[in-house]
Amino acid sequence: MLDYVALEADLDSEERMIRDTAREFVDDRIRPDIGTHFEEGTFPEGLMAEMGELGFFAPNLEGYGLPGVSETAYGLLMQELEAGDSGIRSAASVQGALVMYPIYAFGSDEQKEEWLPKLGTGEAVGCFGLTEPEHGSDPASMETRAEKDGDEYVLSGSKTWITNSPVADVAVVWARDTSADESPVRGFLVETDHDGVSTNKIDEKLSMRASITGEIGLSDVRIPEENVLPNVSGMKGPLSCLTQARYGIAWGAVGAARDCFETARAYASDREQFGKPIGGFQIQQQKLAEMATQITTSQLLVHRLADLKERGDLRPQHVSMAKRNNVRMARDQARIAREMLGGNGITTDYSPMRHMANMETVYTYEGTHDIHTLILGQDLTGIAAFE
Ligand code: TGC
Ligand code: FAD
Repeated sequence: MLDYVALEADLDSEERMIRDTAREFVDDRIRPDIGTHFEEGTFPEGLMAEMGELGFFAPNLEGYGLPGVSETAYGLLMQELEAGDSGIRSAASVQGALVMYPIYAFGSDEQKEEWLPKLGTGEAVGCFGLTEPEHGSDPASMETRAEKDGDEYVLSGSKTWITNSPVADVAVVWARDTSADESPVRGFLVETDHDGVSTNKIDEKLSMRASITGEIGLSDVRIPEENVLPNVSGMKGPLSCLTQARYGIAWGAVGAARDCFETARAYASDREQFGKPIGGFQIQQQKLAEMATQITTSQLLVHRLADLKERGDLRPQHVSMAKRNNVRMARDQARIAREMLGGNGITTDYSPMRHMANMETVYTYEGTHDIHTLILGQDLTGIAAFE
């Protein structure tokens, strides 16, 4: 596996073990039939429970049965899962970074005790409802409302493009609390079998096909006050969760790109034209050299981010830079790998075109490439372009 400047030589034994476990899981459980799942638009059945059993959900948190592994170990896990498919990494990062993290960081003791153990094992599945039909890049303009009525809240509105909503047991829904001054955004734990909740599946995707995506309709949904995440108010609630998930995506994109590189390298050694392996021609070598260089520089960035996160010096803007750079890199390299495979490259027999299609989603969700450009632009100039 490409690790050109031997970054993995510095891993400790736990980090190696987690990397190897995830790599083996992808080889045994994902690679054999991910092409079929992608073609059929299905998520492998039983996989959430299997991933839970292996400890793939939020292992970087500690307590409630979670081991508190290093941020490097967590990143390597995301990298290996996305080498299998972005949809598999997405399932793990939504469950861990977007559902367990807000409960862990902002929830009451009762909420933590109720949800973290079963989300951690995959016995329960969660989803994260921020995006709305009319508000994607600008979630602060959300229209979903929560109105206090005695000791209940009544939620109404709709969320869309929600990973796993049709299969989720619980949704972390972000809504404006109209009973408080200035209607701040608050997080609400909404069980999806509640009266008034609907979770239609979105079927027409040409990207991220091995991942379930849906809507969340909220029609006067009454939930008890105890279901509000008590310890956060305002946009920093959902945005803090995004920072956790974007960190995992920056690592994951390296895995997808590495898988494209390894597939193209193997193909270039085997495939002969004009009497020799195509890998012997200078143009193909140039492509491999460029891919290896781009992947290596992206690897360096995420390893540095892990160190900053570990010592508490990681800023959201650092994560924006890595998400923006690494996903663009993976999107570009997937296309180059695809072209190196010639006609065979357009089939689901090989991974690059699947990764390439997935990268269109990854480039768009968790803040589009443009939005991360503007976040960096604001950080570098002190002037916000999007206000
Ligand atoms: P702004 O006024 O800048 O900030 C509001 C408060 O939040 C704080 N903050 C952050 N905190 C943690 N992490 C971040 N990344 C943060 N960004 C801002 C900020 O300090 C402030 O705190 P305070 O204490 O002063 O109140 O907020 P804004 O509304 O103007 O934000 C602008 C913008 C464009 C950066 C933000 O809206 C944005 O990131 N938009 C992109 C939307 C997005 O990424 N949506 C993702 C939806 S979830 C998803 O796609 C899941 S896919 C997952 C999968 O399947 O893997
Ligand atoms: P828009 O915001 O409408 O953007 C359209 C275009 O305009 C983009 O190119 C964008 O970069 C550009 N643009 C927008 N504003 C500006 C600006 N100020 N300056 C310059 N250009 C701008 N959301 C969730 O809440 N939970 C999930 O689990 C989830 N999962 C997803 C899974 C999939 C498969 C997909 C595709 C999306 C998912 N999303 C999820 C939604 C995702 O986060 C949004 O699609 C994303 O934030 C972009 O919003 P939008 O699609 O409404 O695009």
